[in-house]
Amino acid sequence: MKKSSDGLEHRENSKDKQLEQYRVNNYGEKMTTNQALKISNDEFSLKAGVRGPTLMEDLHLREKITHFDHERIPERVVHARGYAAHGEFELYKSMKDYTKAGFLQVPGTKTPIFTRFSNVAGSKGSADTVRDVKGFAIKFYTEEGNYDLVGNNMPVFFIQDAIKFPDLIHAVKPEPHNEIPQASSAHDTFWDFVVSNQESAHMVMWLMSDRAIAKNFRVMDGFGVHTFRLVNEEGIAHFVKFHWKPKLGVHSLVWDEAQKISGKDPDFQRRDLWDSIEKGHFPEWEFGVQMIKEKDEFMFDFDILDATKIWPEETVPVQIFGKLTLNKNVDNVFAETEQVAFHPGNVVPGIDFTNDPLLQGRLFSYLDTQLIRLGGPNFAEIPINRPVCPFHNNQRDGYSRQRIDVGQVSYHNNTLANNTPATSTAAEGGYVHYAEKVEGKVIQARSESFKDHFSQARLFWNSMSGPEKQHIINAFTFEVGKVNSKDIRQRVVDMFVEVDKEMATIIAVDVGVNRPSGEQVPVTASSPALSQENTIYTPQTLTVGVLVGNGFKGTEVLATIRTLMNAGVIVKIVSGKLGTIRSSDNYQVAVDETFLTSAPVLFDALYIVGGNSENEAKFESDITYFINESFKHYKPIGVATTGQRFFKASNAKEGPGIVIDSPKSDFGNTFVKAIAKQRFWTRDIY
Ligand code: HDE
Repeated sequence: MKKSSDGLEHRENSKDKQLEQYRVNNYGEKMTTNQALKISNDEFSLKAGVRGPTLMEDLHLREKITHFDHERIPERVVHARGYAAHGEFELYKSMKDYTKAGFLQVPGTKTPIFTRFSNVAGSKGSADTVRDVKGFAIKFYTEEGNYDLVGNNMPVFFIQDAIKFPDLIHAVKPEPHNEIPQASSAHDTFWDFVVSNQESAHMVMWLMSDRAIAKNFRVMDGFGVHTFRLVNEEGIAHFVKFHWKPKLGVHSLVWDEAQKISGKDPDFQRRDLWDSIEKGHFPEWEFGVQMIKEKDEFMFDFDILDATKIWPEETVPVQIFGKLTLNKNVDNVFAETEQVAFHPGNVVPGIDFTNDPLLQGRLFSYLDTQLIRLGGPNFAEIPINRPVCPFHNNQRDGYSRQRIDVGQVSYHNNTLANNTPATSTAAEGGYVHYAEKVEGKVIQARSESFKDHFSQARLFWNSMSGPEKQHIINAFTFEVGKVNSKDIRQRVVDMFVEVDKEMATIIAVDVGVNRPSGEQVPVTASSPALSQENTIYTPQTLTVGVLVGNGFKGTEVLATIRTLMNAGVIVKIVSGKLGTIRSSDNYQVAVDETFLTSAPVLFDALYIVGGNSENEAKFESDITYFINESFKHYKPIGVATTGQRFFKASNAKEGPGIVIDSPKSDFGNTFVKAIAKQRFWTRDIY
C-alpha cells in the first residue's frame, strides 16, 4: 500500500504504477486554461460594459463552454450501465499442462486486473436492479499483453450465431416508435423475438430465473460463455469453459424488492461495490475451467460449440486454479470505467478461439464498436487500456494520437531499421493461431447439432428448487403479462410447454390465453450445480438495519450488535432522526440513517429494538412498515425484548427466520445463523 497524488492509499501493482503517471490532483493548484494560462476571473464573461454584449475575445469562456459541449461520448450500444474496479488475479496452481499463457504458469503469480460489471439492455442512467443479464468483463494486464475475458453472469446466450445479435438487441431495447420501456424485456418486441427464434429458450429460462436479479455484483457467478481453447507448449489443445465463483455465494433479490430498490436507490449495486471496497471488504471470486479433450469433442448430447448449451458441472467438473480480488475503486469513472475497451479478441499465447459462430462474430464487433465509441483507432493509448508491457508496431496517426513514434520507418519489411519492429517466433512469445484443420463447403445454415433448443432448458427447470421454480413462473407471468399482443402471449406458452407443461399451463392461465396443447421434452436429468439453493451461505458483509429509538435496553442491544459485528455483519442504526439516541441504561448510539433516508429493501435483515419517540404513532408506523416489507421479502428479522410490541403490531407472524430475544435464548448467534440463510422461502407471507 502507498499514498499517491490524491492522498488516498492505493494497492500498488504494475498497472497502478502505470496509471499513477496520468493521475492529476487539482487540489490546492491555481486554475488555468488547457494551455496553462492562469485564469483571473471564472465568475463573469468578458463584456463591453457591465450590461453590454459578451466579447468573442473571452478565451476562457470559449474554451470552458466548448469543452463542456463535447463532454459526452456515445454510450455502449449494449452494456451501457456499468461499474468497475481494479484488483488482482492470483494463480493457485500451475496450468502449464494445459496452457502456455505466462500468467498461468507459476503458482502465486499476481496479475493486475480491471473488472467492469454491467446490465445489458438499459441506458447508462438506468437502474441497477432491473431484470437483466449482467456483464462480467475482466482485463488481465499480463506481461505478454492484455487478455480480456468478456463474460456474463449466465453461462449461455440467446442466440447461436452472431448475425442475429443486432436483431436480439433491437428487440430487447426500448421499442423504437415510443422508446418505452427502459431497461426491461417485459414488452412485445422482446417476446416476439423469443417465440420467433426458439434457440433463445434456454437463456430465457435463465433470464426468468433469480439469476437475472442478482443481489449485487459480489454475489454473482461469471462465465466466459463460449468454448475457448487452452493450448500448451507442445501445441496440445483442450476445449474449455471459464467460470468465476464468488466466495460469498450466489444470491438474488426478490422481484418486488428489486423493483422498489430501482426507485429507492437506482445505484444500489454500484454503491455496494464501491462501499465494500472502501471498507476493505474486498470481493473475491475463484477462477476455474471445465476442460474437454479435443478427441472427446463429439462425446456429448449437445454440440460443445453451441453457446446456448452448458457443460453440466457434474459431467465436466470445474477445476479451480486461481482467485480474483477487487481491491481498489477507480479514481475517475469516465477516465477508467467508461473508457475501458474490452475485446474477446484480446488474447495471449496459450489461449485461443473455437468455431463457435457467436464468438467469431464478437471477434469483429468489439474493436469496431470502440472506433465509434472512443473516437478513432488510438483507444489502446488511453491509460486504462494500455498494456503494462511495451507495444511496438507500424500503426500510425489517427485522431488523438499520443505516442510519438520516432524514426523514419513505419513499414515492414524494411532495411532502414534493420527490419524492426520484428516479428517473434512462437518460442519468443509470438502469438501463433491454433492450427485447426478446417474443411467444408461455403454455406449459410445452422448445424444439425445446434437444433435441440429445449433439452437443456428443461434440464435447467428440473434443477431448480421449489421456490426457484415459483419465481420463474412469477417472472414469466409478469413479463408476458406486459405483452399487449395476445397472439404473442399464446405463442410464448405454446413454446415453453416444451420446457414444462405444468409451468406453461400456469402461465397460460395467468396471462389470459389458452392452455398449451403440446408436450414437454422427455428430459428427466437435473444438474444440482445450477440451483442457487446449493450455494454458499455466510453472514459476512450482510447489512442489518437496527430500528431503534430512545429508551432501548443498552446492555441487551449492544451485546447483540457485538455478536453480529463479530460475525462480519454490517450494522446500521436507523431511527426517526439523525444524531444520537440514548438507552434506558444511559448508553449513547449514533444514528446512521433515518426511516426516511433508508428503506427496508436496502437491508438484508432487521433487528427490531424499538424504544420511544416524541411521535409514538409515527414511530410505530415506520417500524411496522419496515417489518411488513422485510417479512414479505422473506428476510430474517430479529426482535429485541423491547421490540415485541412493534412486531405484534405488524403483519408479520412468528415462524421461519423470525428470531425473538428472550432471557433463555442464545439470541445473537441464532440471529447470525438466520442472517446467513438470507431468505426463508417456507414463510407464509399471505
Ligand atoms: Fe457483447 N458486446 N456481444 N456479449 N458484451 C459489447 O462492446 C456483441 C455477448 C459483453 O464492460 C459491445 O465495448 C456481439 C456475449 C460484455 O465494456 C459490442 C455479440 C457475451 C460487454 C458487443 C455479443 C457478451 C459487451 C458494446 C454476439 C458474454 C460489456 C460495447 C455475437 C460472453 C463490456 C462494447 C464492458 C459489450 C457485441 C454477445 C458480453 C457491441 C456482436 C455472448 C460483458 O461490441
